[in-house]
Amino acid sequence: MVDAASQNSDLFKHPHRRYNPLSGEWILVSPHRTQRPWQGQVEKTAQEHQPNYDPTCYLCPGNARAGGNQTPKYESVYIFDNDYPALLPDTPEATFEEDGLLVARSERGLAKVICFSPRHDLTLARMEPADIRKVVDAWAEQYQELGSLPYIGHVQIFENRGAMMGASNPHPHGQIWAEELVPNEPSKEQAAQARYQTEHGSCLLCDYTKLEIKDGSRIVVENDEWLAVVPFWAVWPFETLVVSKRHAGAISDLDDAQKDGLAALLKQLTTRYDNLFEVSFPYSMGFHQAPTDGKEYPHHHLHAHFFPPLLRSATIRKFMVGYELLGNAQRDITAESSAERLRSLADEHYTLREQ
Ligand code: H2U
Ligand code: ZN
Repeated sequence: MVDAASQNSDLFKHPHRRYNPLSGEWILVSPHRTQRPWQGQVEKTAQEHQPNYDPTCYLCPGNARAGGNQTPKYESVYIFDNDYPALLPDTPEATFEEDGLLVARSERGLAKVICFSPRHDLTLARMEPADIRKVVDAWAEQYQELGSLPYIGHVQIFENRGAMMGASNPHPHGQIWAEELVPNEPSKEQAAQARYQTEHGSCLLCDYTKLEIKDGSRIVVENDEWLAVVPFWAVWPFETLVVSKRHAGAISDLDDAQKDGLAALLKQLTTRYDNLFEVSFPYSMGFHQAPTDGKEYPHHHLHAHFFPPLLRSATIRKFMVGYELLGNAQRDITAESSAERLRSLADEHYTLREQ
């Protein structure tokens, strides 16, 4: 008789599907393909050494921005209204529908930019946890402030890091887009979490967190309050899910220990990312928090997703093309191998070791 464990380890060596209970989608895993040769695009290594002040940077203190506004001489976190916002608060309300095929509706909202530090050369990995904590506090305040506006139903906090992920500037910064309705990804997760709560009588991510802690094979870093794993259903090679160990719906619901824990874990995780290929690791990251449309979301569990594009080196990235665009997401290296690689890296940033 074959026991469950050896059955599973055999399953994971061959092409298989994995289910994402948060999105309700499947991914294809092809672990046997990791040795295939590569003759495609080679990315240039991102410029590593930045000055601590760049006179041409629109986010550095005291500099002029592209829209004619001035960035003040700020000393900590600085938040301003995006000069080129994708959403506007005074958008007139309107709907359009034709035969159920052409459907549109107006969307009100607003967009902000958040500078994590006045220092041009820093990143989350290179900032002190006490300074990252100030960013966490600013995220919490923004979620509360924007979420309490009567027309705002969802607040999306995110960071694009590195030119490869479309960041317009190396200065450490993120964005906040607040709008009337819940966007696609959090909407899918919301429905899945509500369904799980109804079916199991418990929280999906509380249960998942316990399972990952018990298993251990997908853990990258953890502290008393937070856990970072390469989720079982990860799509990007080194994708991680950052999840609070104690149930909370939003960053503003966290107590001091949880906020400090989040700041510490963000530094630990981004440091390991940088250490993986000894490069300032590009990614898009963002938080999924409870919607702010006035309804109750007791089943919603605060978490962040990190989606980094790099695959095999600082220059070789994963493309989401072909089968991924037409079929579903696919990966070669297993989530467990990725987690093991990230877990085995030093806690200390690689540039510090060179000194
Ligand atoms: P990204 O690096 O993620 O693109 O974020 C930078 C944002 O900053 C981007 O949305 C805004 C862009 O619209 N921006 C300003 O608001 N003012 C400027 O002077 C340049 C860029
Ligand atoms: Zn700058």
